[in-house]
Amino acid sequence: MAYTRITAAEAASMIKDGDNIGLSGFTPNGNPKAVFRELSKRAIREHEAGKPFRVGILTGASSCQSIEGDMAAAKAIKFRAPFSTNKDFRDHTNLGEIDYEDMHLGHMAERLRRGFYGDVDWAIIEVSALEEGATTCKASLTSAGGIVPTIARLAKRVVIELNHFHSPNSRYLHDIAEFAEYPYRQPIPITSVAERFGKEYVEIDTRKIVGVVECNIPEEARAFKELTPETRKIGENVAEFFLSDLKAGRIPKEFFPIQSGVGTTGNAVMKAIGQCDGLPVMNVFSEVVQDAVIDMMLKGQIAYASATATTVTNECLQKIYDNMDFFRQRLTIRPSEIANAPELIRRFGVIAMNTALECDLYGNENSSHVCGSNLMNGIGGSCDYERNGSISIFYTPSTTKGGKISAIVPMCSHVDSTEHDIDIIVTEQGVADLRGKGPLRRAQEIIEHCAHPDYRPLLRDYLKLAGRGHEPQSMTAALAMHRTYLEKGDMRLTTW
Ligand code: 0RQ
Repeated sequence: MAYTRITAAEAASMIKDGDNIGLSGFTPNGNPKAVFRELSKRAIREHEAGKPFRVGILTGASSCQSIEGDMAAAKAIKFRAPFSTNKDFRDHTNLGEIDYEDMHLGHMAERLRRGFYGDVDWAIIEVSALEEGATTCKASLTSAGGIVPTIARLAKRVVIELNHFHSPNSRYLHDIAEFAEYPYRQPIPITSVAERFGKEYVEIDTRKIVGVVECNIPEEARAFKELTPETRKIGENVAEFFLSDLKAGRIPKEFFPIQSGVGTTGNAVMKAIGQCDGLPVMNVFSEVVQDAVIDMMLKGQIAYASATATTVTNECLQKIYDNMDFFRQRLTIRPSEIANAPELIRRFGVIAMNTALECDLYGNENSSHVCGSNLMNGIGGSCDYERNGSISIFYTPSTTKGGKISAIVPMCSHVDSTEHDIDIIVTEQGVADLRGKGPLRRAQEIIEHCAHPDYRPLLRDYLKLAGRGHEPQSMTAALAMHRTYLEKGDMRLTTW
């Protein structure tokens, strides 16, 4: 049975003001790409005609410019969860136009099932191949797992984007399953990164499918910034830390699986790990694999990778599709509630590595809000991993904006991961090992090993000023470095 073929414009014309739309994909990869190009144009037309048109957009993680970027620019997003890395979205959110729930990625499917976001009016799902059955279809997902099993089941109506850009063999990378709701959950039945227990495809009720949009559109993948001396040094510091923990027997010789967050710094760290002699072949258990991981797999430095998405450039994705026999034995893409499940992260002893905007003297961390108020991206899956990892690492360049902002501050202007969840902070200056240390020794470790030399005297003086207490803070000066940056444009001008 062949399902009805429709155009992207026809699909976009069926969506109503106020509808909630659940999408495939995780990061800019695996998102549907055709319908939203028409939907953002339609939103502009509706607004020009004086009619309201705003929708809710629910995804696995961040999405791409033609989805959240163009819809935000068209002022057509009423609600969004759980993550974004898009500049237009960030700008319109910081204007207070968009209701954005910055949420742990591993919680998203569950929050949908529990109804916190209301009805899922539509699911739009990108597939590489489709078995069009009379009662159900078997859909092969592309480069991400995300929340597809959940939105495919909950949505009232489904639009399929059959994107011929992807290899029809992409299904061989997937392991798809959905949790039962409380209290009927069972343990996730895998005990190693390389095991699978689900299906290669998602089943969708045929009655819900309103049409199939065929297209051939590349991923809107981002290219990574080149390694800088700082990001290279951060990566080398992480690699040296691994070597010293291996030597001390804190990491076993088989090594723990590693997770690495999204972004330029994360990719650079993976590259540096790849260039470090003396580290054993590793496994990756992560939410995303970026280009550096795929290159390391091809070189035999990473034996197996499990993730929710291949957040890679188009060139790198093609490499995977061209070497499917190799990658289907070594790479698994899972739904985000499984890839980010605390149960598995803990069971496997994953080493969590994510990027911070700023860390405070005691090890609290902010990755999402600049000077407290303004959204950068969000937490993504960082807290899922940092809270549950066997070693929890945050890295960041010690300064940014030409040295005017210090990443080490007395008190974070917003907290995402707390001091209780963070073991190690790494900058290009060095490594602060917070394990087994109380607040004052932590503060010393962070100032002397991670802060930029320009800021060390300032931070030492702050500690003296903060006085006594288990975790001393001055309630009048704790945010003075942020205030100085806002008023004078340079934290180095802070006086206590
Ligand atoms: O600004 O873009 O204007 O140059 O932040 O910083 O150094 O390019 O680093 O791409 O690795 O991003 C934390 C944002 C880092 C990212 C963050 C400014 C800096 C620059 C970007 P410009 P870089 P990256 C997610 C897993 C969320 C947590 C996580 C992120 C821009 O890694 O979103 O890893 N992480 N989750 O100048 C003001 C500061 C700043 C600052 C940096 N303290 N104040 N601006 N910047 N520090 C994975 C998934 O879940 C899928």
